[in-house]
Amino acid sequence: MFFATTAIDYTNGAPHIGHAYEKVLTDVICRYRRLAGDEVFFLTGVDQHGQKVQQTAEKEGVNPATFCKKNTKKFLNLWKKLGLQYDGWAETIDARHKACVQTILNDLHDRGQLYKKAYKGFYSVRQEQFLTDKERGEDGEFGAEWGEVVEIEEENWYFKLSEHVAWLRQFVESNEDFIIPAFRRSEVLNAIERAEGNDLCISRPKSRLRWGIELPFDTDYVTYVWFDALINYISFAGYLAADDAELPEFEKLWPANIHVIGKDIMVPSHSIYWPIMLKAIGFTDEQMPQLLVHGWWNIKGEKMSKSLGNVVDPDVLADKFGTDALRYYLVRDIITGKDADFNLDRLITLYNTELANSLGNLCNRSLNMTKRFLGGELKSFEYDSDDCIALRESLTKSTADYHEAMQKYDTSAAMRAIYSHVSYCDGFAQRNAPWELAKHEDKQDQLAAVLYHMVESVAHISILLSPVLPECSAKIQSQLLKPELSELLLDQLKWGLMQAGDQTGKPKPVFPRIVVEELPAE
Ligand code: ME8
Repeated sequence: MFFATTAIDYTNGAPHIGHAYEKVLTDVICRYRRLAGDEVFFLTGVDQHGQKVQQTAEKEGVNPATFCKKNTKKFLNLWKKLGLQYDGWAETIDARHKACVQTILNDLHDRGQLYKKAYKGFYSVRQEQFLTDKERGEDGEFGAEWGEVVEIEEENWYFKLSEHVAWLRQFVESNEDFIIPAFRRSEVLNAIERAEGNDLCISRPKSRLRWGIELPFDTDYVTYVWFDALINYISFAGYLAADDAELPEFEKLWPANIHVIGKDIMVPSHSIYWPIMLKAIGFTDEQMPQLLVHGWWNIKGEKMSKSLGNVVDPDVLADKFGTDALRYYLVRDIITGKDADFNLDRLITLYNTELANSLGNLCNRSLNMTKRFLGGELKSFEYDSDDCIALRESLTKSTADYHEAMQKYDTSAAMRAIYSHVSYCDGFAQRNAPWELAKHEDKQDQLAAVLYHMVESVAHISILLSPVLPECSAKIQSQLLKPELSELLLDQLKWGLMQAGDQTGKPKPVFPRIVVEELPAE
């Protein structure tokens, strides 16, 4: 079983391109695993509680439940448009999740892991977190990243995080795979040093925040939004679920193979709070999940933010350029783990060059020439040549590179590997010039071989690309008159998917070129 989760997105606004990227990346990884024959469970969802939702709802004059349901719909609609194939959907206002959070809280309370104390200090409204002197900048002030900072004095419930910090350090040090990519480990180890001696405040008094899950043992309080949100990874995987809860069987899923998250929420929530929460609940080292930490899309080198007015709306882009064009760009132009600049010109250039001109052209001319010169039916042949051998080797190498990259979650390298074979095929067509061969009676065997090599390549590429371009792959396979290609598993991808005698269909452009004049005004 391959179990992948994404961060659950805040429902205080509409989804942006960063949300879309993370979900498409996870969808691509999961589709690839299904293609590899794995059983897969893909869990995604929304984070509906917390102060931000309460505050924004208040501003709009609606209650938080109505407000977050309205925004949740926007996420659901977008995921449908982008073709996400998820198996589980997490909404933190769900009663099953609430029951799981409260059971865990009661259990931790009974086992002396929670205590109440008074605290006077500074609090970041934006980050919904208490600040210590460690969060002050060099000038002694709290930086702009904390937003509005207020001084408050209140009693709250704390989780004994510090009791487990030594275990966590040892766990992270001895488990190289806990964080992918590996270069982020040192950041986590540094954060663990800073976490020393600090417990985690897991409650908010109702006098300040009502929109959350009530503490079962002290009803004047609701649960801190992060403590609630992180539990989604197990609650919606069936942890402690009633038999009739319509949730998966937890033992089959856990531990998650990857929690796909952005770099901003690696520390402290996912790499400190979450493993320690699991440990305190009773999970063993072998039951810890792995984190796949992706980078951020920036806009012209700047962070995307509402206040800068540079937020990119994936809904508009999908309508304008098509779902597959957007999916391709999102996993092709960023190296998993690193940041990248979101750039509409790049989206168009990559699409036009790699899909419309190269792959689209290869599909078109292969099918067109098969139709014109072979009457739309692949023929058997005896001919072979160094170029044909090299084409087969190119496909073998591209396929191997693609697998290696996909197994490392490096979707960009995987796309480049495929493009390399498409480029080989392009040169192959130019060198072998089937349109010339067709003119000679004595070259018919060679013609059959050349066109076969091209069409067979298209068949392979349609399968390899299907995790990223599900719609276009299906279109290509239907033009090949081989919809059954979609049912093949990766280890069945051997030379000979197409056979002499196979009919091929009429080519229709799968990747219509994007014409630049049609660009929406920025
Ligand atoms: O943090 N580029 O929700 P969120 C790439 N509810 N990814 C981006 C991005 C960008 N420009 N901006 C945001 C939360 N993200 C919590 C998560 S999980 C138990 C709770 C990513 O809506 C971000 O890194 O602010 C995170 O992984 C996800 O979008 C949701 O962010």
